[in-house]
Amino acid sequence: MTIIELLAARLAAYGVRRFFGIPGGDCSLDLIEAAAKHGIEFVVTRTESAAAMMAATTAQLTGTPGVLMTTRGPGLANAVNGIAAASLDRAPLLVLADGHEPNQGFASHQRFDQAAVLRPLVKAESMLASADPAAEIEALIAAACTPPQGPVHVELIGQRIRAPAPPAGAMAAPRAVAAQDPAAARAVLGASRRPVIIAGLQAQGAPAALRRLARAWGAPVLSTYMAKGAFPDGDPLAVGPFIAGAAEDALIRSADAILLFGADPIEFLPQPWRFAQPTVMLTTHGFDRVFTDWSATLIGDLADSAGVLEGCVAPGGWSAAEIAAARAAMRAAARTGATGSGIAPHELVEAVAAAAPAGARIAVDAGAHMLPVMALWQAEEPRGALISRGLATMGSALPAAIAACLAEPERPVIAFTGDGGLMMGPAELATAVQAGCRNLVVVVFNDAAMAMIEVKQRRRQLPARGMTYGQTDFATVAQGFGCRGLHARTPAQLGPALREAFAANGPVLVDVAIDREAYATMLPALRG
Ligand SMILES: Cc1ncc(C[n+]2csc(CCOP(=O)(O)OP(=O)(O)O)c2C)c(N)n1
Repeated sequence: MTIIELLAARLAAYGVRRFFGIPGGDCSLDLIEAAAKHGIEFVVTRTESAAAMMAATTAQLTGTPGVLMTTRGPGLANAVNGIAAASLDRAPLLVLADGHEPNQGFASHQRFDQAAVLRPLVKAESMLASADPAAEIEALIAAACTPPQGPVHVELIGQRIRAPAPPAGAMAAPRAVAAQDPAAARAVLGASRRPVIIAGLQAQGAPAALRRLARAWGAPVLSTYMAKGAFPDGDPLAVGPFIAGAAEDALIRSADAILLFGADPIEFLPQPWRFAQPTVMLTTHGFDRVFTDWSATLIGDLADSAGVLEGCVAPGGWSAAEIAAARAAMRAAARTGATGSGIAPHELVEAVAAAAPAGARIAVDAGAHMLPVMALWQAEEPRGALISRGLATMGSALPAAIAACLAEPERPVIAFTGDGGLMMGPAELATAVQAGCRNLVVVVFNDAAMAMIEVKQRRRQLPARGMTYGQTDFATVAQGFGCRGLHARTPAQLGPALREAFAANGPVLVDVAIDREAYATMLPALRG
């Protein structure tokens, strides 16, 4: 067995079923072959960055490591944003990139220090050059999968990976997570009658413990964007998204303690923590940067930590009516600003929700449209809503949605994207067609602008410069890629277009003309 075959065998043993990328003419070809022999399918994408996002989403949905393949030089450079997303969105990702042969020291074509480029983004790097590549592969996978999960970089060198693999040695043990003294956390919560729970991205791994704790306390739950669905939006205790903004402010201020359940500050806006109440942080791992000094922190398994705290608070501190009112206020804020001319952003979200089949999963891009989607869409299951929030990169919704379609082909998936975000990777529509994403509907908030930044420009009373795009007909663009494309230009066209999209054998793109004026009122109502 060669080293590349060993790598493919280990990936298969970890449950990897597909990997994503754009090949080069060197080690990529060995990898595609070795993977195929182990039943691992290669999905060819149109950009490497999107491939990284697809691989990362696959990891988040399947619990197996994501695998990205690139060629050297431009291939790796083009993947950087997707790798950064895996890093800051905490997804385990193996980056398998061609390197340079040792006997090619003279060559400078396509050459730069690839390891140095990726070093700030990856948790480990390897050239599989040690005497025990089997142990190296195990250690790399363990590094990617150990919280905080993230990318690792493997440089594939032809001479090396085509050589026979030496016999395996002992496996590297994964790092243990330190246990903490829970007394301080119990003291804070023992003194609380009205705690509010803010679920963070790690809650996706412990949804049952979160539900149990919230019900035991009768406490309202806010969820960060990456936690959406871990606590069902339809639960009477669910209030809506935590965006560190105006919409949830009154509720949090009326609490007497805050529990951060698996929150990761990677999702917190770069502003000082605004709340004075004692705050307990539950996290699976420590963080490189100190966001603030929490009153107490428990590091370890979230279910264990929740179990320690469950008896601290008696239910009854919150009334069902006040939780329902907070939830209604949040939803009302997301519905503000409609001018009555054209399709308002919230009308589109609600029309999609009305037309979508039950159990649809969503993927959401970065931009102003994200706010009404996250506030109004009801996600009832963990990972029911996919979003990049640590990196918060545009161009992520379509790749995430494609990966979701491949991971669960029968489940409907909706990609919500702005026109700006889609323009960062429209060619992935061709990937969706080629990969046979039958149940994919891409909904474009086509407002011919980068509305999110435009609102900020206006709020700073700066002249309107550089925020608008010319009109693009995305339905026609989609058709060019072999994808069905539909339009909705008036409120009356919306329902029929969406019903047609969901009835079709996809992928389908629905290009919706949006009246972006609403954002000028809605963004302050939600974010402050
Ligand atoms: C790759 C990347 N570039 C720039 C940004 C900064 N940014 C955040 S939202 C946004 C505008 C998005 O525009 P669009 O996709 O049209 O969505 P809209 O805000 O109009 O809903 C920009 C430029 C980003 N998050 N990611």
